[in-house]
Formats: sequence, structure tokens, C-alpha cells
Amino acid sequence: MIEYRIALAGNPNTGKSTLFNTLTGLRQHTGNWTGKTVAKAEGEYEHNSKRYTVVDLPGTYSLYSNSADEEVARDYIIFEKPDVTVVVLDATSMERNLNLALQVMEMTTRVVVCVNLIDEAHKKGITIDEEKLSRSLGVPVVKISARNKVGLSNLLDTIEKVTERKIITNPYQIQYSEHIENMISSLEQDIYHLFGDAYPARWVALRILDGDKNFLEALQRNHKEPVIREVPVNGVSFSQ
Ligand SMILES: Nc1nc2c(ncn2[C@@H]2O[C@H](COP(=O)(O)OP(=O)(O)OP(=O)(O)O)[C@@H](O)[C@H]2O)c(=O)[nH]1
Ligand SMILES: [Mg+2]
Repeated sequence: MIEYRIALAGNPNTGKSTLFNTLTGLRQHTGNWTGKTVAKAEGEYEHNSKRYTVVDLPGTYSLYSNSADEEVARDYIIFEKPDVTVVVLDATSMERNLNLALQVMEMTTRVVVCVNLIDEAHKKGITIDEEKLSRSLGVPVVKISARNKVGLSNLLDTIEKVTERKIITNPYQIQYSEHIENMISSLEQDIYHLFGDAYPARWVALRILDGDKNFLEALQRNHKEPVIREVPVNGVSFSQ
């Protein structure tokens, strides 16, 4: 049977675990992430005779290196490379929640944006134009209510289409100032030279510019060849 791996990412309290439980039911295993005190929940579902392993990532507001939760979520997306990352958003606070979606879209092209708590949004008179949002973001957007089991078959079909490249995504990329963009371009070339397309070069360049040593250490731990020594860790500064 064909098998795919799906990650659920999102801010805390957006309904990831509710969605995870609805999708996987009793087919779950829980434990901790290796070397961390962060809870790990993994489960399975089948859809159209394909098996999907789902990982319920910890809820985070960003995917930098601010906490063990963020490291776990970041490392899973970058090093384990799920076939699709579903970013679960709270329909009642889109502005705050979209921040994480944009971060994930810098890390991988295989993204589905899932707008949950759509029932709550309706109660508050909030309407979300998923087609317009999808065009702006360059990835599919699906509205659901995980608790009420609304929109789930559309979500599963959309995940399938992205895994099988029946939907080709083109995630919106944040543009930085010209100065930063120039540095990203030159770093990207070195990163590509070292790693090929093993990692998203633009995103790795941004982490280097950010001085994110925690990520570079994670890269050193997770990458199989010791080429990381050639990447400048301290030598880059973009202060004016
Ligand atoms: N009204 C409504 N409530 C929902 C829906 N989905 C989830 N909830 C509720 O939202 C709350 C948070 O849900 P969780 O599934 O625990 O959220 P989470 O994203 O896993 O939270 P963290 O693990 O802390 O990041 C719970 O009280 C759920 O019952 C929904 O579609 N509608
Ligand atoms: Mg949860």
C-alpha cells in the first residue's frame, strides 16, 4: 500500500489534536520526541486505499528556536520532510495565525492551509473567502470544523492531491529588503553547493542571517556528511 506522511502544524489551541483524533481514531501511538520532554502523537488513517501517517506537532507561534516545542516542529518539517504539512489555523484569528503559515511556506512547498473553527467564525460574523486566500497564498485552503466533522473529506482529498502532485503549489514568499535579498541570494548559492536540494536553501539562508546557531547545530546533528563546517556561522551581519 502507498504510504504518505502528514504533519499537523499550527498555533496552540487551533484544534490540531481534535483533527488528529478525528482522522486517526484509535490508531494512535503516543510517547515523547527523542531526547525531549515534548509529547509526540503519531497516528494513521486510510483514504482512497492509501495509508497516511499523521504527526500532531506541538502548537507554536513560530518555528525558530525559541523553545523545545518549536525545535521539534521545525526539525520535523526540515529533516523528516513530510509529504504534506497541514497548517491548522483558527478562523477567528486569521491575522495572528497566518504568520505561522507564512513561516511554513518558507520551509516547504508541500503545504495545505486548513482553516478550522469555522463554526466559531460564523457565530462571530466572520466569513473567509478560501479561494481568494488560496490564490494569495499559492497553496490550497480548506475550511473545516474539526469538532463538528465538517469539511474533512475535502481536506483529505486536498492532502491527497498535494501528495500526488495533482495540485502544484506555489507558496507566497515574503520579500525582504533589497539588502537582505542580496545576501540571501549569495548564501543560497553556497548552501545549494553544499547540500543540493536536501534543505530549502532560502530558508537556511534566512536562519544564517538570523544568527540561529541552534538550527545550525541541528543541521550538523542531522546531516549525514560533515560539510557544515564550511557554512559561516558568525561571519554574517546585516546591520547597517
Ligand atoms: N467550536 C469549535 N471548537 C473546536 C473545533 N476544533 C477544536 N475545537 C476546540 O478547540 C480547543 C482546542 O483544541 P485542541 O485540538 O486541543 O487544539 P490544539 O491545536 O491541539 O492545541 P495545542 O495542542 O495546545 O496546540 C478544544 O476545546 C476543542 O474542543 C471546532 O471545529 N469548533
Ligand atoms: Mg494538541
